[in-house]
Amino acid sequence: MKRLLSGIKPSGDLNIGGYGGALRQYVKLQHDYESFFFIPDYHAVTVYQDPKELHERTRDVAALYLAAGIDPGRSTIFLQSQVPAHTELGWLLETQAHFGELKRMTQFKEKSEGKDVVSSALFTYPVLMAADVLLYQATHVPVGDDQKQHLELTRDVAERFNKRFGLTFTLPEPIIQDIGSRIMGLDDPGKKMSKSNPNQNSCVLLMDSPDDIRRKFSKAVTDSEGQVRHDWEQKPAVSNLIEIYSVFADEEIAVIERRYEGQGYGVFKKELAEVVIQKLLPIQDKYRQLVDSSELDRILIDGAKRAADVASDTLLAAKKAMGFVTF
Ligand code: AQP
Repeated sequence: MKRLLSGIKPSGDLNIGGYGGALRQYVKLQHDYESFFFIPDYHAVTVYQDPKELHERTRDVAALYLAAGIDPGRSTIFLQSQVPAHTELGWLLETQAHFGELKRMTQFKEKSEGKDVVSSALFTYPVLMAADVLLYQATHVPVGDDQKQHLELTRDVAERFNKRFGLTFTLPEPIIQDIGSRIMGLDDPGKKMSKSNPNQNSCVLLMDSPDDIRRKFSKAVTDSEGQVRHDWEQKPAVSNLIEIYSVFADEEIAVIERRYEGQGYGVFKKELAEVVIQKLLPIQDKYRQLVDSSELDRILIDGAKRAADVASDTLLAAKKAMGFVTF
């Protein structure tokens, strides 16, 4: 049986990067895998989150999962903090992860750079991510480009555990899509579009109004060549916009290049904004219906129960394998 786990942190308002790199894929993959889509709220607090905002954003992400098309009848949707096995296995796996390998994680280096103080949770969070995945014996994990290294760590820790204590965990494979696996900021194609970027113009939010979307794309950086051509080396900003178009219109890059040949960036950016707006409007409508509904609560409560059933079996197996007294 192929089983999948993935999630999006409620660390900021969801943007089209998370949609292209994760959510859109979840909606497709749920038909081919037994899927667990969680909201890693414990990961979000590795950097400070305002409590009220964390609360609201956690519901937002859950509502957006559903609004984008994740079917709770088919997939399990739950909050990480509602399934205590995650932190418990996280601790057990910390005994197997090496300080040196955590120090090599590029995301930690990036997120701690220039900061006087960083939480120790930011340092160890890749181990909690390993626990998230291994608890469900996931065979596959859809990840954006930047999470590849964390999944490799997950495999290393699982392999080490299995060798030392006997076969307990399935080694997961990454699923990385070609287009949309790394959507870059609209203001700087050298930086990933990120929830935590304070520059409002760097990203289009899933809940942005049509006018804001139009304005943000019209301001997006391009280059002086004036040709809608996909070439990451020479034309990263335009290539990024073409990829966003491709993700939202579900069209091949070559088709988009042909359509805008000789038309310059003005027309292309205008139409790109409309393509994104058309995709987001129905998602925004559904989100509004769901976000404060008791239906959302019911789905999350039910999801946590279903998740805990699977997770507790793996946790028990891991504890027994390590020699803990269990009853
Ligand atoms: N810009 C992006 N392009 C493609 N994929 C992306 N993902 C996030 N941003 C992009 C993918 O979405 C999944 C969930 O990510 P996450 O929210 O859990 O973590 P993140 O990658 O750290 O997201 P952010 O937006 O950069 O959050 P902050 O700023 O809070 O750290 C992952 O598979 C991710 O690759």
